[in-house]
Amino acid sequence: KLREERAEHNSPTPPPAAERGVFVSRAVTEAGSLCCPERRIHDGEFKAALPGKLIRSEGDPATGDADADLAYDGAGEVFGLFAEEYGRNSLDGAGMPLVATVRHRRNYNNAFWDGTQMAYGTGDGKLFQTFLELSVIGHEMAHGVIQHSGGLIYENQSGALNESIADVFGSLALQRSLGQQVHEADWLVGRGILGPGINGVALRSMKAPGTAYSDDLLGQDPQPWHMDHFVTTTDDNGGVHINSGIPNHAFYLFCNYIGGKSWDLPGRVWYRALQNLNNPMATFADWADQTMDAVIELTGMGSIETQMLRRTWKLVGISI
Ligand code: ASN
Ligand code: ZN
Repeated sequence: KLREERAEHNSPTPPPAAERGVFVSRAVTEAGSLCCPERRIHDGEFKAALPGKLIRSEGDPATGDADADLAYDGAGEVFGLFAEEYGRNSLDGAGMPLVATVRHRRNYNNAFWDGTQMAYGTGDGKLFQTFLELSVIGHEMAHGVIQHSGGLIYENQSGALNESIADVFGSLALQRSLGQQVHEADWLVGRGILGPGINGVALRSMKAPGTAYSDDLLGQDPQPWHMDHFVTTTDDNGGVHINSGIPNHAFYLFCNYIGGKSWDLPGRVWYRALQNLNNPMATFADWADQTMDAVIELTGMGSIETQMLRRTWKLVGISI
């Protein structure tokens, strides 16, 4: 026994990720392997049926169909974020295929995760001109990760957390693909997807919630960044895409206090908190507590990161 351990220790291959202090989820270590995405991109042909006609499978060359190729490349980037940074093998942690449909319905102004796959509309060309943008792709795929991490009920605060965590990992996927430092990122979700006549830059801003657009057709971006402006409404499942601005801005602030690459320590803290949450009805305060536990586990009780995260939650009006 001892000899084997010694032999292993002296071997030229590097120790596994877990021994290097890299967090590896249980699903991956149990599955024993972590490699490659299994992508399947379909053409919805502007119809409502899912998944539609298979047009690009894993390993197939680019099709020349811009939508299909963006969905394929984007899914690969997001898979890489979860796999290489957080040790997660696909959305379910067990290598599930990444199924997506482009050209879902006609003039469809949305994208979604339906519980098993991603679907992207083309937009109507007025309000929206595309949904195939990496932060949006990452957002939808993160809904799959959240679902397979215990879930967050899609209404009120737990729903806004679901939305916010989806925005966080969508933004991380984009920042990582661009190799951006925290201060280089624009912190926009869905930049460039609004129609050409819309007065706005993106769907949401994590840096400045409430400022992404201001338009006659779309109205004013309704997102708050502080609990004092929390929106109580029955629209939008209790404002899930509105109040997500608060935890979104908290993540932005934390990243800016820490610096470096947002998918490193801040991303690991959010990912670990999601894995350990185990409460589909979590409130913002529950989530803040969980992120505090995660940052303490990763950096220690008295670390600068722990102090900064405590400061962050206070700044957006959430007491921990
Ligand atoms: N694009 C939206 C989202 O992923 C679709 C929805 O409202 N569920 O949040
Ligand atoms: Zn969403």
